Amino acid sequence: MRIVSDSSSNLLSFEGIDYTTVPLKIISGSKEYVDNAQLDVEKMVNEMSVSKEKFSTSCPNAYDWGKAFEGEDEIFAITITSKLSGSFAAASAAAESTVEENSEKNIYVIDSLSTGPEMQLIIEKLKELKEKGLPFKEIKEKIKAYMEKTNLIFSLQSLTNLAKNGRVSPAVAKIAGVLGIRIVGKAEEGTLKPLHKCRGEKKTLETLKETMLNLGFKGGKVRISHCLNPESANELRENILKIFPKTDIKINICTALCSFYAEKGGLLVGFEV
Ligand code: X90
Repeated sequence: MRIVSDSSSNLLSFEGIDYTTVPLKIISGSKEYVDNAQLDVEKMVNEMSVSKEKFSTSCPNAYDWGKAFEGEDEIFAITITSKLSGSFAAASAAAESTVEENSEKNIYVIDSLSTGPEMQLIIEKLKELKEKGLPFKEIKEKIKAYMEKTNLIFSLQSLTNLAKNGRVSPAVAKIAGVLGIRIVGKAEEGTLKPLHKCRGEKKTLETLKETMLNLGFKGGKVRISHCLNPESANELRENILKIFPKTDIKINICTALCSFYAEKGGLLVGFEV
């Protein structure tokens, strides 16, 4: 069994399992950043912050996905929300033509309706189910059920790139444009739902924790991805551990796609309820 994810999961490699990613890209007239392990994300963020060019993103195409489906018969593919990207459509098209050519193959394409650390949780669960030795069909059922119990929340200091690329409304982006204001929100039905405006980082972290509790968090797994903001990620971890001391929390960095949209300071939090 192989797991293939697009790079919006921020998980570019995963030890102990057949795992690969297909990259999204950040592009301008003169530059292209490929969201893979070779890229220096911090350098990209800093270069973009001084650049006058307009940047947009592109998802992997069906050919890219098809390549990642070669040489293995049982594949779980997972994509960023289909509501904001063409990645799911491309993966589905690739899966269909791959199976048409080779009916032995089983490919299940999962629309995460989310991104980043919530995708990470799903990938980790797939690995766990595989290690239990369950058959493909059963893993499919179990992963669908698991996704009912995962969430994604976020805090963003700027929604400029989301707005410029039509992924949130200009009205929403404007609120975040005010100095010192952060937007705390959640993934809802595959899109961004703003929930709170917060002033200052301390208040923001408090609000993230409260939002987790309101959504039913009771000490399940937590995955935090940050864009050049390890201090806040660590502080959020400490705050969670004060309430649930045994929580399994892991922190990693946003790679290129999530860094571009979450922007400097952004936090994404995936958790189980
Ligand atoms: O296909 C493409 O070009 C990719 C477009 C992706 C657009 C959205 C990326 C969001 C990244 C921002 C905060 C979390 C939002 C969660 C919403 C489901 C991260």
